[in-house]
Amino acid sequence: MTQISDYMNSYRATWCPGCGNFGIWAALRRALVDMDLPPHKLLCVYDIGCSGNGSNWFHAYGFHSLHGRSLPAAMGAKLANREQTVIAFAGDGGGFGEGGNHFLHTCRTNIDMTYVVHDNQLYSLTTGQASPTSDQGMETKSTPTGDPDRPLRPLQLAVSAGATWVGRGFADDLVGLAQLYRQAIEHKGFAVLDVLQPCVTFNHFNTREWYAQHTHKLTEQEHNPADKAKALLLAGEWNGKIPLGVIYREQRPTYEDHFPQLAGKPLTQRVAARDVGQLIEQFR
Ligand SMILES: Cc1ncc(C[n+]2csc(CCOP(=O)(O)OP(=O)(O)O)c2C)c(N)n1
Ligand code: SF4
Repeated sequence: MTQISDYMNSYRATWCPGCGNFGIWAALRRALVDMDLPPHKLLCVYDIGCSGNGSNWFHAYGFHSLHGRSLPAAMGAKLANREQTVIAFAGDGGGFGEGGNHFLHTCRTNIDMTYVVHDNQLYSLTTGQASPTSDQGMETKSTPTGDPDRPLRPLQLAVSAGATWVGRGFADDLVGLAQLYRQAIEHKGFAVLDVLQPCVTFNHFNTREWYAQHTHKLTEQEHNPADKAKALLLAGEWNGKIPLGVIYREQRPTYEDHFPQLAGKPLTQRVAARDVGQLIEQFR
């Protein structure tokens, strides 16, 4: 049986005391243990940012990519080894700013992997500039008189661009977040999980108390995740009633399903894969 300690190494997290990232990673470990998924079956692909620093103290296969580029790196790895569980991580800056284009187009593919965004509404590693999800009017280092731009609603983009599992969690709700991780990882297709993450050092508006007061959990009676029109509305709700839970879910063929070349053994296990020339011949 997989244990929580299997996912730990000897390094200690350097996030600021009280950072929401602690909850995000604790809930992930809980979900992986509940799924009995051992570390060697998991690849985590990290972005640059406070979120990405988790690469140093999480014991699983890992790749620390460039800023905004965790999705294409994760997609390449998944295609090379379909049997590996792949999770890509990013902050809201890298995920929806620098990596916004990758985000939209990965949603379209419906590749079978999970995208977790640590959404603290700021570029935090670089000390608190406005990000694509910062609230309009928010005073930050880069917008000292208030951010003039309207925030993106990333989950609306995810639903409309074609992601087949879309949800939102809160870093302090460890039990609820672990359940969402499990559903996202077990979903066959591209799953987008936006996690509201208090940044105690730079975001003095969206504090953990603010998130606790302004979120509510969706119930089954309230919302059927197959209802796309309602999902689009819920994904856009913010002021006063940010919904947490599964917002949208559908089943449709994955990216991998469209390629008969990928059926059978994963590319990493094919003998010819060691010789790139032979591998290219197989695809002619
Ligand atoms: C292409 C590129 N643009 C900008 C940077 C500088 N940079 C590194 S981390 C970072 C902020 C990261 O913010 P976010 O992605 O929201 O993650 P967080 O630190 O908040 O977890 C920036 C702007 C970079 N490394 N590469
Ligand atoms: S700067 Fe913010 S996001 Fe980064 S470790 Fe500190 S509290 Fe966490």
